[in-house]
Amino acid sequence: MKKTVFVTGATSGFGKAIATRFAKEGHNLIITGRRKERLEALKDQLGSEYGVKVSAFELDVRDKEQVKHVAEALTASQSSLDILVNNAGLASGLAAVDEGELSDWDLMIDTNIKGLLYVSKMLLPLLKQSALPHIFNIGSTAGKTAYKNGNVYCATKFAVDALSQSMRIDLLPYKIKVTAVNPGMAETEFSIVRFKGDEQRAQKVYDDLKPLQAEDIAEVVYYCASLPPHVCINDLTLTCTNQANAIYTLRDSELKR
Ligand code: NDP
Ligand code: 8X3
Repeated sequence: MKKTVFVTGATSGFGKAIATRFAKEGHNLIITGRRKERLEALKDQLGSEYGVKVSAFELDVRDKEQVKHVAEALTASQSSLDILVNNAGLASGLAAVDEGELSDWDLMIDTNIKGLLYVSKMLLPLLKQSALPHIFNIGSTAGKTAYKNGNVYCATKFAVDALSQSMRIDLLPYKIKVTAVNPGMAETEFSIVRFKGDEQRAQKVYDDLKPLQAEDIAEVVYYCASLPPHVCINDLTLTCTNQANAIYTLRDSELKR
């Protein structure tokens, strides 16, 4: 069955890979993000390569009015919506709690928690009309175990975990699947954003190991979305083989065999 999939943060990393994975299987896409040129380029690419219908909306998930506008535009055009992927998010900075920047904290809380809530709430009326509605929330291993200097970023991902559990309960009467996908370190623009454009520092995070790739997360999301209607993966954590959890990571030079 052809579905319509709404992805936040589709201009890069996981979001772009998830949109591409669904397009490859013939599903229609609604892609969103702040960087308009990237969105338009992805829209053209997915449309021409896979022949699927792709709508693109410039959207900052922190902006309630923009989220409302997108939801209204979809309703007005009688768009269907089956799968919502709450992926947009970021880390900004990596500092001890007594040294962190308030502006970084606001940015992470507004994007990772409030943005996810605004998008979910305003798209729920459309999702409820789907025969098989499904919400994916992209959490993190940082939302399972706190790590040094991770404080506020970890807190936002713990919040995503709590919200996923709550959504699963609150939306049970509508039989809406809610899947939390919690990746460990993955090579995207994430670390470049966290370290504010310092590419060398970002690259060091992935030194001497093979991290997850965006396509790995896309594969897992697609798998969860492809299960029979009566099966829901509620919570799924994946890491690269070099990582045990948010704290313990093996560099290949430390390998004991
Ligand atoms: P990227 O930086 O590659 O992608 C982040 C995406 O989020 C971009 O498309 C960006 O689009 C979008 N975004 C950021 N802020 C906003 C905003 N205010 N409104 C709308 N879109 C926004 O990183 P990842 O793909 O790695 O990150 C995706 C998600 O995965 C995040 O929630 C992150 O916390 C989580 N995650 C990442 C891990 C990693 O190691 N990479 C591991 C575990 C979880 P634009 O700038 O165009 O708006
Ligand atoms: C992103 C993974 O370990 O950098 O959520 O926090 S980590």
